[in-house]
Amino acid sequence: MTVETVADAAGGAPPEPELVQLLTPEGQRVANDHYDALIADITGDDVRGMYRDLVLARRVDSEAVALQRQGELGLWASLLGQEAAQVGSARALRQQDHVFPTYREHGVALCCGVDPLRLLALFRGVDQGLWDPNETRFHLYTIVVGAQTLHATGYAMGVQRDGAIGTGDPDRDAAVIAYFGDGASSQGDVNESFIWASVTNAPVVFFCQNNQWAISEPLERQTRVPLYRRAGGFGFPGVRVDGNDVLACLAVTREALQRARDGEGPTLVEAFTYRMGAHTTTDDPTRYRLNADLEHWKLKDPIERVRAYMIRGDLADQAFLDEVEAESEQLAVHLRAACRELPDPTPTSIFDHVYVEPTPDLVAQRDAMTAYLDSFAEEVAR
Ligand SMILES: Cc1ncc(C[n+]2csc(CCOP(=O)(O)OP(=O)(O)O)c2C)c(N)n1
Ligand SMILES: [Mg+2]
Repeated sequence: MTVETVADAAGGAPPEPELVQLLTPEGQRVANDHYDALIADITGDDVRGMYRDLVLARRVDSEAVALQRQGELGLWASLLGQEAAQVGSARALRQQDHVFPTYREHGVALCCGVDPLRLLALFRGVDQGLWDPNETRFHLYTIVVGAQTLHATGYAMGVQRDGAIGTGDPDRDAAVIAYFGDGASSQGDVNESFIWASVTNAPVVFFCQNNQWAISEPLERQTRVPLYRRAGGFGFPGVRVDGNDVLACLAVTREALQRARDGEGPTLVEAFTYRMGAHTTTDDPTRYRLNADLEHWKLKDPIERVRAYMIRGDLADQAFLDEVEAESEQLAVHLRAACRELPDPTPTSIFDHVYVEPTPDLVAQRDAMTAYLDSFAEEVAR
C-alpha cells in the first residue's frame, strides 16, 4: 500500500472509492490476494470467536439502551451497526498495543477484556471509568470529540522514543490505535494529530468509523472527498474498508498496525459503516434522516453476514448459534442485575480523583462541602 496507489487516487480518480471487502452482505467470501494473505492464519475457531464477540457486543449495547430507558443509566451511546468495525479492528491488536477510544467503542472494550459493567458504571455516573488502561490497553472514554487522537499520537511518539518499534521482535514492537468518527475528522485536534503523526512517523493507526452521521450532521457536511483520501494530503496512506465486514476490518487493521510496529508510520483507515441507532439515547434520528436509509443498511448487517458465511462454509451449526445466544442472554441477565447494584458514590468522592496530591484549594472546597452536608444531619437531629 503506498500513498500513490491507495490514498491519492485523485489522478485517475475512480468513480467510487475503493472499498476493501472480503465478505459480501450475503456472506460470500470475496477473493483478494493482498488482504487474503493478511488473514491466511484465521481458522474456523477464530471466525466463530469473532461471531461470538459481535453478538455479545450487540447484546451489551441493547441491554444498555434498555437500562437507560428504565432510568438506570444517565445516557448511552449505541454501537448498533458498528460491531464489525470494532471487533475486526480490535482482533488485530497485540498484547502490547494501546487503544484510545471515543465514547462508542464498547465492542473494542469487550475485546480488550474491559468488564462491560465498568462501561455501564460510567454511563450510570457512579464512577469516572474504573478500568485500568495499563492492564487492558484500553484507555478511558473521551467525550471531547477528536481529543483522543492527540493523546494517541503523543503516546505513539513515546512508544517510538522507547525504541519499541522496528526491532522485529513481535512481542516488543508496539502500535497505537485511535478511534474517531466522521464528524471528528473536521476537528482541529484530529488534523493536528495527523500532522504530528506524519512528520514524526509515529506508530499510530487512525481508525475512523465513518457512520455517516455526526449527531444530525450528515457526512456531506464534513467533506467533499472520501475521508480516506485526506491522508494523502498529510503524507501517509489511507484505505477505505467495508466497516460492516469483520474479516476485511481485521485484515486492513492488521496491515496498518504492522506498518506502525515496523516503523513505517501512520495509516488512516476509514471504516465505511452506518450508525443504525440514535446518536445517543437523548437523540431522535427520525427528525433528520429517512427510514429508507436505515432499511437499506439493515441488509448489510455485520452479524448476519458472518452467520451466513459460517453456515455456507459449514463452520457452524445450530447448536453453536444457540450456545452463543444462551451466553449473550446470561450476560444480559447478569448486567441488568449488577448494574442496579452498583454502589452510589459519596458526594465528596468527586474531590478524590482531581489530582494525585490534593491541593489546599481542593481540600478547602471538600471541607466546605462536608460541613454543608453535615448541616443537614444536625438539622434532622434538632
Ligand atoms: C469538541 C466537541 N465538540 C462538540 C461536541 C458535541 N458532540 C458530541 S458527539 C458529536 C458528534 C460526533 O460525531 P462523529 O465524530 O461522527 O462520531 P459518532 O458520534 O458518529 O460516533 C458532537 C458534535 C463534543 N463532545 N466535543
Ligand atoms: Mg459519525
